[in-house]
Amino acid sequence: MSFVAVRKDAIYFHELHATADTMAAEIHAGLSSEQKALPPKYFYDKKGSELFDAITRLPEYYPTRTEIGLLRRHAPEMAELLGMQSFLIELGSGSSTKIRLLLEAVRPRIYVPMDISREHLITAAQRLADDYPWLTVHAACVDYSRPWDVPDFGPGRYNAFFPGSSIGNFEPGDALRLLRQVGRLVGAGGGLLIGVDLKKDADILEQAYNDAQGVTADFNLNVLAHINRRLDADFNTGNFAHKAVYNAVSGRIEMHLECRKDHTVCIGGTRYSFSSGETIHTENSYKYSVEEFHGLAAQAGFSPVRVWTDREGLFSIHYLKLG
Ligand code: AVI
Repeated sequence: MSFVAVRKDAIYFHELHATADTMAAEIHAGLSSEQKALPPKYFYDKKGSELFDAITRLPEYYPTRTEIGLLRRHAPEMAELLGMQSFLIELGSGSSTKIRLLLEAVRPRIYVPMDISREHLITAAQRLADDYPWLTVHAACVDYSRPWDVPDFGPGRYNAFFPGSSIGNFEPGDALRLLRQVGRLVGAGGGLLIGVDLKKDADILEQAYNDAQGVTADFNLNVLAHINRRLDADFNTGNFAHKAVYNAVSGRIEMHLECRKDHTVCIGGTRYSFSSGETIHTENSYKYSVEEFHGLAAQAGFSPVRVWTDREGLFSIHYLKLG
């Protein structure tokens, strides 16, 4: 990423975004494979980010409220570990809600929210800068599933904040690559505060991804509407149904869009066939035990310092240090 900043009202803005070409190539590759698939990052256009925010408020979706409970309860200890005046980079910052629970206590020199959803990122970053006038905000529109250049604000302590268990949306090999990238970002002695959803009863998991109001279904289907808008495609979302199941062998929730009838879809001039009953695999959400996550983090050079979990063992937040 070129870290040349553009001043936008109260914030600095940096852009490295998936181009339409990249998107077209990735969608084509996914829909041409035997098990059709779409990269989950394409959920997050403006509408998708709003739908995700609605998911976080659902009664069935326990991760957000459990993580917020942990952040509230343990903020002083977390702040002490992060230290004051660091460069604080948040991956997948979305609405930048959770960071508010730590900001006053850690008073970072610079806060860098990173997200793929451009408009949502800018709005959230500007709102944050308005609410915390002492805070310098450098928002970066980044597809962090691809390598990005390390922002270098000069010497000092670097911390990364990666809440929400978004690490679970990466295949384990990609999660390791991402953690290594975060390690390069924070450098020796730098820290990572990361939220990780825990393995648990399949019923609780499946309810969290099949809510009664159908918000998760809308979120899943919105990826098709996003492709229609960006790539001149003609998906009819009514031809697909949301499906989410826990795959206990792989330790992950799988989201699919199941095709309801035989039909074809045209995307940017290329025609794709869909058969009734076949699915497009749209997302994995891996769940980790504390030990499994420590093992993954260790491969990226991170040592566990502290882990917080709720009483029911639903969710974990780890503080890890590089080296
Ligand atoms: C962003 N991510 C951690 C969410 C999850 O739980 O895997 C995305 C999501 N998909 C369906 N519901 C929520």
